Amino acid sequence: MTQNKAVLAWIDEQIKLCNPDKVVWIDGSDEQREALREEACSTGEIIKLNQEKLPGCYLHRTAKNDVARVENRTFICTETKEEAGNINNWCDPAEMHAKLNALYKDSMVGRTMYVIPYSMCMVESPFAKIGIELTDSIYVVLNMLIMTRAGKKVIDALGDDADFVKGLHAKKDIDEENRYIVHFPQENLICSVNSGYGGNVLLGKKCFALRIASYLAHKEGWLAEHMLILGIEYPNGEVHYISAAFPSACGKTNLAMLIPPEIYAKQGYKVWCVGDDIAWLRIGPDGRLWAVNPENGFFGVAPGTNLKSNPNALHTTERETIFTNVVHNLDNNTVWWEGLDKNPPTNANDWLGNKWDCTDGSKGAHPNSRFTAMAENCPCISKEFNNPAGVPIDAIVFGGRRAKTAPLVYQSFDWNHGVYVGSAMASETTAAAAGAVGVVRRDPMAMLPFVGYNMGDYWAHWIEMGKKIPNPPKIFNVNWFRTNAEGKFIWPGFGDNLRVLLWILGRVAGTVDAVESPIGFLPKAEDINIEGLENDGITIEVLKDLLSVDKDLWKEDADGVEEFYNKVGDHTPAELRNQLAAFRARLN
Ligand code: OXD
Ligand code: MN
Repeated sequence: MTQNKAVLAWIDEQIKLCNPDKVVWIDGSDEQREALREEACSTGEIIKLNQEKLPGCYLHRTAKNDVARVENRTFICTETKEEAGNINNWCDPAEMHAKLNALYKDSMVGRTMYVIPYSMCMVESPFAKIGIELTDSIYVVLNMLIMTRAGKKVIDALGDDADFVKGLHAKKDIDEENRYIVHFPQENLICSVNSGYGGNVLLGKKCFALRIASYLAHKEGWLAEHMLILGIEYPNGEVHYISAAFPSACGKTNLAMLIPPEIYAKQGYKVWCVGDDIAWLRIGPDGRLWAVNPENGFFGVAPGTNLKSNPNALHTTERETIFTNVVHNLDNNTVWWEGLDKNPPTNANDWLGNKWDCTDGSKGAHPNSRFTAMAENCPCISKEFNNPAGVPIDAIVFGGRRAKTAPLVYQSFDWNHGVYVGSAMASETTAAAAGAVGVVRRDPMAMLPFVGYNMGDYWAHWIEMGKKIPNPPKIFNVNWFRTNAEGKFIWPGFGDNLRVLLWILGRVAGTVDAVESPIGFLPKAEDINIEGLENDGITIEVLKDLLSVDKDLWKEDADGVEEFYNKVGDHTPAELRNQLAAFRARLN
């Protein structure tokens, strides 16, 4: 498919190492995809679902021990440990190569190696970056065909260029003890072995579009972030774009596909999704920050997705979707997961493929079960989704899950203070996760597991970017998760979050006032529209409470930030230490 010497030489080496029986290039054609689906169905790797109810949809089950990203087995192998920093796992590249080579050796005997040329972003975009993933999994191929732009057009676009990200994935034995997800940023290389779970093996996503891309972005002067991108259309047709970073399990996909509450929908407000997980941001010719979603699909968490929480996501999964680790309804050959509806199937297999009794209290779908669905099938996909120039960003929003500390929304004083707010991001563990409830996990910019170099240098890069962007977006923080004395969420969330986003855009436009506080600019309660929220218990008094700032809690939080800065170590920029000191002074 190509004469590119660098590509062919690299693939040749991997063929010698892994020793597959066959090598197949992925061309991106419908015919090839169909043939691969059939082959995977014949071996049981995927199950063809009811094509009348779910056209083009399939079910896959991973191994029991292979259901999530493995942060403790994820490495950044830069030449020196200092370049990877104190937050990442690091190993000497030569040592890691030796270890990996031993694992890859003959790993594809009896198997086929698929060569997937793919692009993060549409190939014609100035943001686009090309990768080639070698894998022995058809499941990976079928997912990559949804999540990226893949096939012949990509290898044609690469031409003779040697600038591509190499990715080698071998399922091997799915052995946890020898599972590695390794990045060699200086070699433009990602290696994954002994896993078949999406986040570990769809190498375009977290591995490339965040870890390797953040490293490249640092070198090249742009940002690769764990952010959704959405557009808010006003009744006059104007659209304003916001990007937002939240840790996993804070509802990024739900916010990205938000449905305006009735009172706004009636007036003509609309929300358009550009992306739900990753944003690449560059300074545009107009001096603003422009963003693209480098992905082509959604790899969303299934449980909890339903007609109320996220109808757009649900409709997106009605065709051309791969479901992973959900319940298989044997009566009608469809799928189900906890939180889809109140009617669990009575004749069904659980995510492990065992007969499931929905009355015995066990979960049928794995809590991290997923759908891989095409962005273009999303009812609210933005018409700018395929715009090679991206969209201009008016506001960056950070957030987390904080029961008490953070108010519903506040605005940072300026860019550097905004970077401080991002660096101080944290989320509290919930009862849904193992371990103690309410434990604060610091997750700067929601990038804790995704920065491909030293966290301190990453923060410094944010500060530098602020100096370079002539018209930077304003930076905000939101918290949908404050709880009352009974531990119940106070704010209704979901579609009603639009009310908060509109305050944010009002601040950007300069049409709404704010009150200065030690943490930043707070809304005046009357400036957030709560009309229609009476039944949700939101009165002006409750809203005032949601906007209140408890200085003692923030003093404690500042201690947590300092502790994390110390862990990051001496690469923590002086500017952030100054921001922290200034914050403490404002609190006293
Ligand atoms: C994801 C994650 O899968 O952040 O998007 O874990
Ligand atoms: Mn994510």
